[in-house]
Amino acid sequence: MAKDDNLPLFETKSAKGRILFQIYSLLIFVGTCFIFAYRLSHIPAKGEPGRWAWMGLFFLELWFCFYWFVTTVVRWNPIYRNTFKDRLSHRYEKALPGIDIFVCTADPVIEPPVMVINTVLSVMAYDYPPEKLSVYLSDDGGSNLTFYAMLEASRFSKIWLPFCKKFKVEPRSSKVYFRIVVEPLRESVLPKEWSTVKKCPISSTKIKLCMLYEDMKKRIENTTKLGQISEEISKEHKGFNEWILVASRHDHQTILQILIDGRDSEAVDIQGQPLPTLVYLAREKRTQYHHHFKAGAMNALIRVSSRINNSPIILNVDCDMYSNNSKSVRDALCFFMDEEKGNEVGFVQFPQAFENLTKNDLYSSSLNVARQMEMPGFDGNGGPCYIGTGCFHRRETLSGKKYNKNFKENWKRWSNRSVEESTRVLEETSKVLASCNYEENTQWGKEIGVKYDSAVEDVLTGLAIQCGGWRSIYFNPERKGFLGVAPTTLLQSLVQYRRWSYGDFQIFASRHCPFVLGYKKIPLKLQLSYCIYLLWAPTSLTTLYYVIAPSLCLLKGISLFPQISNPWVLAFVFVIFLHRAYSLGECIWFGGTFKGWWNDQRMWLYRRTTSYFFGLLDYILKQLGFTKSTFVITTKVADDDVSQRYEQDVMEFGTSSPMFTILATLALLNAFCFFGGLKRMIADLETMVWEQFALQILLCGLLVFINLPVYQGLFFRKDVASLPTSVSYQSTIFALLACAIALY
Ligand SMILES: *[C@@H]1O[C@H](CO)[C@@H](O)[C@H](O)[C@H]1NC(C)=O
Ligand SMILES: *[C@@H]1O[C@H](CO)[C@@H](O)[C@H](O)[C@H]1NC(C)=O
Ligand SMILES: CC(=O)N[C@H]1CO[C@H](CO)[C@@H](O)[C@@H]1O
Repeated sequence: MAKDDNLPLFETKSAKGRILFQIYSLLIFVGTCFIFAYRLSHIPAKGEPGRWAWMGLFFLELWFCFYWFVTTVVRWNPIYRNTFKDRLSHRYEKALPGIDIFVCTADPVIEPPVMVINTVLSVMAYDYPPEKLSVYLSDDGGSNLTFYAMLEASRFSKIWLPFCKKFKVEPRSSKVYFRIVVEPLRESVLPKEWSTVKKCPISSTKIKLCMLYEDMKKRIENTTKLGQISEEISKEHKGFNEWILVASRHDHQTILQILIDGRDSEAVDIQGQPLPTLVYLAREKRTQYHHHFKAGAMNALIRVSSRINNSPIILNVDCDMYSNNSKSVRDALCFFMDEEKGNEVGFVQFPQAFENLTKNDLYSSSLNVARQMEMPGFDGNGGPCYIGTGCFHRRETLSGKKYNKNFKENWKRWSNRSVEESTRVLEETSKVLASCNYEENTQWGKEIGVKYDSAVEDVLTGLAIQCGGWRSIYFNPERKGFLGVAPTTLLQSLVQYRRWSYGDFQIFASRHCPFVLGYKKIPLKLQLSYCIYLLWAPTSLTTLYYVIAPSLCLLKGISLFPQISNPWVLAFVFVIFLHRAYSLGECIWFGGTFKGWWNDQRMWLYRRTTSYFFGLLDYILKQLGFTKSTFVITTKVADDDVSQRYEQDVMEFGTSSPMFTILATLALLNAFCFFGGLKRMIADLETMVWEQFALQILLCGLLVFINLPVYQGLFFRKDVASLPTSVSYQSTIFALLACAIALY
């Protein structure tokens, strides 16, 4: 036995500078105590104006304090992981377990087939024994266009995979690789010269392959544009015949096609090396059955893959998240295969990272702080939540198995598939596992598989796995494992958060609440940590109150904060200043810019006042039985001019949406109150009225300042993406109405 055989496969480090954070928390805590002391000792007497507004603020501040406490719990002890892949391959290279990779897509228009197959190609090309990899695409759009793209991908993989291995290509999404490596070089050389110039900076293989890729892309895009499969193409594969029976995407039989069968000795690339298995699945859809969106698709994949390959590890990625690191599988295995701690690992979550962020991150989609602070904090408190993509699961955790102390994984137990069965038979016998009525009277979606009870099935499933005794691991490598596309318009971003906040609150308000489900099963600090996401929806009310009430009181002349010469004011100034300074520091520390932080503050406000508010309404309406759950997929493509505005950090409105009406109303309301308040003060300069209202006017002024893009969109911009006139009228009327009611 070599010496390093006893060394662990991964290491865990605590964050540095924790003492600073603890001091900061203590200071905030003391400051908050002073605020409460002030609030309690200065309650306006009965009958005085503003008594209720005052009480309201007091309760809100209690709530903010609780929320701050939760965020502090999350940040208390972040931990960071590091893997040793060389030790893994030294010890286990011959005995690596199989991996089933699930890619989910749901709509050929919103998620273009070319993007989908690039994700598929990037995971097929993992640096891993191909005979142990299987890639499954679940197509909930049930589209033959996607199937056609997959067929093209299966052919292209025969050249792409050996190419990746030969040139150690990174990243292994063809599109991205050609864009960042070959295209810039190609432009520097005249096209004619490629073949003639000897000293071409790129090898001719690369150029040839790039052109092959472009051809394939053209073919797929042509077909997609056409919207149907031409006669000639449909002769290329028997699979196309399945679509003869397809009535619509909501009503069709199971379509299961094994495009590459890894057991087949003829399934080899151009160099004769084996290929990963590649499977296309469109599960059965019938209008009378609820299909449970992505959770349902995942469950169908879990069953079908168990029949075809039954690999012990499952990776699932969204179709827009290509692999940016061919070694991610090995990274994940370092956790699962660690001799000492590996057996308790239920899933390994990689962060969600994006490739098309702008420098100042207008819509605050970088998730920088969540990725580098909150998730490591979750990990320190007992394990990250499952976020639905970029996650490696132990298959057993998804079949509802609970962890037990004596459990010891035997990777050899997961035998290879039988070679006798023909591909055809395998397809036929697996199909039934993806049929609509398969789950009837079973525990699927309840105790087994991905859970159906929430609009954010992933968080709920992760929580249930943790409550089953498994540990989860968060791994955030320097070079990101997976890259996706971030929303490029304001509405997309707000709508995404609406669903999250709705689903999160659904979990909190159900029997799956971490305090109930996790009672004595996961640490209290982890239960609390979950609250920072699960309580998004109710925080909308407190935030709305805080941006409306003090401003209206300012307009009416009711003071809600201590006057500026009063020492109590220090408590407020101290807490607000320190709290925001910390947030700015955190943002910059994790690679943001000052402007990015400012944008983040704006989005913080907008999400709370619209997304979370609508999330809460959705929840209430659902409880009252008015609405059915829906699942809005975020667009993964943007028009050229939308992209252009996105890149220039110009806020995209364009459509009329109730969310925009709320934003505009709040912005106008604050502007009216701000100027009304200013007027009053200037009129009463000698009575020193301003002293009483300094904090309120500051708050109101900040709100006006942060809303500048909204005023621009309302009054000063003329382009198509400004706010529509209907929104301007509505919001002006609402804002005036609110001011009038407050005044009289
Ligand atoms: C795609 O369509 C264009 C015109 O619509 C045609 O010129 C081109 O040859 C087509 N490309 C392929 C690869 O079929
Ligand atoms: C993606 O991978 C490339 C190398 O292929 C690397 O240069 C880049 O930094 C990675 N992107 C991220 C966000 O980590
Ligand atoms: C939706 C969207 O705008 N995606 C863009 C992400 O960034 C890449 C390049 O950075 C663009 O090509 C995509 O169009």
